Amino acid sequence: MTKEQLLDLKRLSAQIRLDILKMLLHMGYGHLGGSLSLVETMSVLYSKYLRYDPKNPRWTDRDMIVLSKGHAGAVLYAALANLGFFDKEILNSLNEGGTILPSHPDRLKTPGIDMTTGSLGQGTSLAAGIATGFKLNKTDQYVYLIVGDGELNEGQCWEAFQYIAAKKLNNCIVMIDINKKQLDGWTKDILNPFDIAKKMEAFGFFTVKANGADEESISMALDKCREIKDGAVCIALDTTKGQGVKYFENYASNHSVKFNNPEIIKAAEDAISELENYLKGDKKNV
Ligand SMILES: Cc1ncc(C[n+]2csc(CCOP(=O)(O)OP(=O)(O)O)c2C)c(N)n1
Repeated sequence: MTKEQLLDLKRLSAQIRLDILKMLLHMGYGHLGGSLSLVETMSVLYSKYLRYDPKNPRWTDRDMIVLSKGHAGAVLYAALANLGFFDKEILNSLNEGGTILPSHPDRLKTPGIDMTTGSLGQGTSLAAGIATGFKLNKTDQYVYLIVGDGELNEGQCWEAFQYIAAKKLNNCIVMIDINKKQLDGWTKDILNPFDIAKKMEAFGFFTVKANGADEESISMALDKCREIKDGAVCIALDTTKGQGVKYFENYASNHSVKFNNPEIIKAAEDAISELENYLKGDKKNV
């Protein structure tokens, strides 16, 4: 990747992060931590890997994303708005009555959403089905399945992984957002997942570890996975809940944040100004 390409990716990440903060601050609450941990992943997927057409969101030859941890819908919406799937103003209608942006993704409501998700675990089987369909149709399309580390508490994930591995669905790239936290605390304290990468390997996946805060690392992992043609593939993303905003990385209840006190509101506003300044900066200096 050239320096210029990397800078463009970082700027898109900053823009997505900014839009998430603005959207959730406007709504007054929302799933901040698990949306921020996926910013760089979304930026890389949409910039470098996904084939899509914002003018024709249902284009049959497109690649797809299944955001199985659907509560992080805000990161997907921010990415889609920046790529031209719908007007950016619509972001402020997140979760309002009659909106096309429900808090959890709905494929029948939002241009660019490929699968309805929100009930944890279910997206894994849906992505496995999509990948099987692609194989049966003999197309070279990919589905990128994004799963949370807390979501792995759901047995359905492991049934789907077993199937994906057994059927050698290399076209279903499983990306696990290992931000080490779930709704009510640290994953290791709630139901210790142990070493997720090793578990995926034991399940038959070619598994690559990536720094989920670094666009180059994510991109290299995706390149490696896409070289595999005869087996299942997984990227274990090392991320931080609240990623990219120090205050929210350190904020214990960063799963669903309520912007209901001056300190939290200021933290969000400061992060917004910082990102706006970064984006205003001279391209060479950012
Ligand atoms: C079947 C099901 N049970 C419970 C929930 C409520 N819920 C929403 S998010 C969440 C925690 C998910 O943790 P993780 O996958 O680690 O998400 P992240 O920390 O990345 O946001 C829970 C239990 C749900 N959406 N679906």
